[in-house]
Amino acid sequence: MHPLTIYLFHLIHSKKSNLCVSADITTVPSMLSLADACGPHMVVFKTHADILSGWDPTPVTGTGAKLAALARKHRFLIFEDRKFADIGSTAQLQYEGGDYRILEWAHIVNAHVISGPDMIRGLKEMGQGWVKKHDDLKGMNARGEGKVGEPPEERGLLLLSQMSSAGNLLDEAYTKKTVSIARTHRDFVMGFIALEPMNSEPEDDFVVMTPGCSLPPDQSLDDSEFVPGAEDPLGQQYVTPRDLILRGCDVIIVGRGICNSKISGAKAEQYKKVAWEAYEERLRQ
Ligand code: S5P
Repeated sequence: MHPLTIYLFHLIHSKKSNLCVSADITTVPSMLSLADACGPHMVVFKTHADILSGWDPTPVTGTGAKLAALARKHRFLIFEDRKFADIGSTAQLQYEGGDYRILEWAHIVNAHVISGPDMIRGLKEMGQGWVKKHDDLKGMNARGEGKVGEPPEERGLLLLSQMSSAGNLLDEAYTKKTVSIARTHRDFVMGFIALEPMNSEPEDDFVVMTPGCSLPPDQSLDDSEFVPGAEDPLGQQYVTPRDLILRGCDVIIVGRGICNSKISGAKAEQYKKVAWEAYEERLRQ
């Protein structure tokens, strides 16, 4: 199993949480406050760095470093939802370079395999190179041993094998092909963004994280401008946390249902509890 997947399951059980909070908000201070408020209740924090204004690229003290400090404080993995989709060489530059330097602070990134499997090879070279470089610099074990509890300096990839949006082009054949490509890069691909479990062969140990998740409006605390329901006006389709966990998804991804709330920490706790109860129910079955 990928070291980050092992760590993720350790977190899921110790925090009793299957929740990934998605920061679909547009300023750096609000993103950092959201991470701090939801930190105790989530195992993964998903970012879209390119929707944020005010990103500070300064090494060591900038936005990436601040986010990494929160991940260590609360123990969660950072997932930059970059959806790489270019040729391998360009994807490498996008992963490592620019103002965001995603490679330095995001444990997990994701990609569409539309451009073919070599793009995964390109990202893997960077991810594994980063782990080695970091080890050399800090002289610590790549799996974080000796720093028990804090996220390890590993890098992993999720492939989009299904999407939650209406009319998307990821049909069954594409999904199957994506899974078979993932099997050839098990040392870097942790799993999938998908709507259901993808494991079908005995040696498969892929994790599935699922977006398009909301509590029904009548269960919500009704304190946000956007109250998610069965769908949003732009084709997003929602399923309840309980349904997703009972169908075998490992982590639910919740964006506006939490981040548009004035009491995002309390909302995250509410989602965490509903999902965890369903997870325990599933484990008992
Ligand atoms: O198929 C997908 C894949 C992703 S990563 N559907 C999605 O909605 N996402 C992301 O999950 C999307 O980019 C957004 O950041 C989040 C869902 O947000 P929500 O506000 O609808 O919960």
